[in-house]
Amino acid sequence: MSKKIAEIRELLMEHHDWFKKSIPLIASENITSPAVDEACASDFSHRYAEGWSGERVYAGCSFIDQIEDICMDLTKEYYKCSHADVRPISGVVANLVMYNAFTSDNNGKMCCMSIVRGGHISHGPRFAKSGREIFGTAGTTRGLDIEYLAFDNDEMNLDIDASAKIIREFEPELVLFGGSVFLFPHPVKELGDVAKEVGAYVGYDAAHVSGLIGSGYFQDPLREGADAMTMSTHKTLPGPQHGALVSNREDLIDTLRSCAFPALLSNHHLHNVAGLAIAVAEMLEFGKEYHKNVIENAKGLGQALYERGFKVLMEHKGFTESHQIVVDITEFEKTIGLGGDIEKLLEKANIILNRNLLPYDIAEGRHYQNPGGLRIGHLKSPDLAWVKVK
Ligand code: DSN
Repeated sequence: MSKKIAEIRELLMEHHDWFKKSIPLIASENITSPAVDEACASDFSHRYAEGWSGERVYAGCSFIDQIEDICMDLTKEYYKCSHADVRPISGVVANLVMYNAFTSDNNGKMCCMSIVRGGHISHGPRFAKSGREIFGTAGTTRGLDIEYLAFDNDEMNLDIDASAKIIREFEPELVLFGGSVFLFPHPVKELGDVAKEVGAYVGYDAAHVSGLIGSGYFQDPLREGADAMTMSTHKTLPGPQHGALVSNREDLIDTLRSCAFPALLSNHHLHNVAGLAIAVAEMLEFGKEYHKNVIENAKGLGQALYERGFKVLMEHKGFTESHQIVVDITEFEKTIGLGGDIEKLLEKANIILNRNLLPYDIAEGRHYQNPGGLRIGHLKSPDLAWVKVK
């Protein structure tokens, strides 16, 4: 074996050994079951399909089609919807499908959460309003003009009245809810009605909370007014690293389908579709209990840290309704350091979490590389050891 291959394998083994001894608390990571792993390592990873099941561009797809059909059916059952596209290869790609479908080719306009208050980089403009360059997917790839919704720092949520005013004045084509720092359900119903008033579509990025939503917690965007909900499939939904888009808008299905393929995808990752099918089947059976525990654990962690004197945000609302909590560590600035410093120190102690901007960090002069907060997620995988693999 070449020296390089041996080196790579050694590093992988070291990573595995190290992670076994660590406490992983990154809110966007989970662990897949042995059955999901088996599917992801199957021959599907070598194959091409392209297109919709039954209408493929390649031969040899009969088993691939059957599994993708099952994956779509299970996803529709989990999210109680009539359309599920399980081809997007990530949450970002699923968002791009939504942007393609709901915004104009030129001069499209979107309202969403700002990145510094918890929005995702894929929602971001080409240039932030402050003049600092930020190359977010929506601005860079789709050329969208972005206006941020108003945020209430004290409630860690969108400010309904101020956001309604912004939507009415800006008249976007798409109002997008959801984000990466996501403690409480967004006011989809209230602001969705305002979006409809100005003729905008309503989107919801459920990347972080897709498992919670499927299992009946957090909120139910498709029934609160969302025209489409996108997600990654590996955070609260313990599937492979992949994406999906679901909708109940039967009149938009053709558009949504073609905005994925051929507009954005060539081949999609067939092994991950198989893994996702298994993960969703697992969640249909065990998700209710698993996700109840996830939310209770996150609240419990918030309470335990709070009782030990840490400034966990949102004590007055039970810290969180999701899998994440946010801690303000600015009091340690002069002694230990800020988020970036503390993240590194914790990593040395095998505790892996990530630094995070607090909504008031930029105003107080702190930067994303060393912000005033930590985001902590608790996503211990469900015990699915019962799933027998060969
Ligand atoms: N930025 C990732 C996170 O929330 O950790 C998601 O893509």
